[in-house]
Amino acid sequence: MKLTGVELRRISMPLVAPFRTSFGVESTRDILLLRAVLDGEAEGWGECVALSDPLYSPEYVDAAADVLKRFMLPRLFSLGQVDGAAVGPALEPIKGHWMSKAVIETAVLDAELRATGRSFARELGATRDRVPCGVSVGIHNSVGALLESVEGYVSAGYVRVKLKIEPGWDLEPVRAVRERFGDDLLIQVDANTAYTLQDAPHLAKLDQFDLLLMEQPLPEEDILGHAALARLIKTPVCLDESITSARTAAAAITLGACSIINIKPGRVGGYLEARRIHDLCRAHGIAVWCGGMLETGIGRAANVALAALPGFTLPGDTSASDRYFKTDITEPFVLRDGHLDVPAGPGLGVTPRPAELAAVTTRTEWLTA
Ligand code: SMG
Ligand code: MG
Repeated sequence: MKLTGVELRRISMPLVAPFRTSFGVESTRDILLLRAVLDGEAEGWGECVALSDPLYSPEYVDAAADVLKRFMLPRLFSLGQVDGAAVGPALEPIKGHWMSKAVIETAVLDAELRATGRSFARELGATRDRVPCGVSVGIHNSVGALLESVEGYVSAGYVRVKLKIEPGWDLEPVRAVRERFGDDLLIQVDANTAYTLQDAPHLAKLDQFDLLLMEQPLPEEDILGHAALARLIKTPVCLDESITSARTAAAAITLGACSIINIKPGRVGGYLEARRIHDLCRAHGIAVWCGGMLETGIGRAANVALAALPGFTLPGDTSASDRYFKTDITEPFVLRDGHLDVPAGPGLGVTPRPAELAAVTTRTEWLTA
């Protein structure tokens, strides 16, 4: 099939509550959606996970739209034949911009699979029909407010809680959550690069709380720092920002920088590379789980499919639609018994609902060969 047209659609989605991390606050998601059309008829969707500002990674949503328009789509329009597997190799000469590569690959895959009646989950190699879900809880203004939020999520059924931490917001909130909810609650922390190796003695104080893992304490390039830290603390080190490909994952594993990896398809250039990282980790006994970037139902459908692969042995940041948005653009994902169902229909198994999509759209652009 040939790529004949692409719609770039920007939507603005207010979050139900501001989400604060060590690098900033998200209150409204400004999201780039992409609809790919193959042979003038087969249609597929993708959601770009780039945030508004380059604070989580170098990527940001305006740049994602720009690099797609100026450099990626022209290369793909010029191919005689395109399918999901051909997108990555065709875009290989373009450095970085993994989130942009991921969104076009996902949309082409979705179109191809929908046209042939195959589900995304099945195609990736999913072995489960529902996945256990965790929730990522932002930095709060007070420990009391944090406990109240965690209480809500625990009673909703989330099977694990991830607390965002930063210097000055670490031991106290983690201790409070552990004391209040007891030893059985699965708790992990995420620093989004907010510490340095000099903080190792301080971070070692988190060992007493029996955390599942500590996610990305040090800067993304500091693989050796993570390897050193992993020898100084008992809590397993998990990498997020540092892992941009199967190659960087292999290096981090070999150097002993992590024993767990957070796989975010957008951060590594797409679901096919995400699956390669899964396969690599499985072969090395490294546990993986599916990260989140505050996605709508489009991105969530694909993440939940990925999280159903056999190596995803830890609950993901794959929360229900209502943890993020009052109204999702797709049929909402609903938490049942701490799990989300893996969509089983053709392609992603979900599509944007026209009225809901129109209500949040701020701009559309139609591009052709
Ligand atoms: O999608 O539930 C979600 C958010 C999960 O914490 C989350 N993501 O570093 O893992 C991470 C962050 C990155 C995005 S913060 C806006
Ligand atoms: Mg993270």
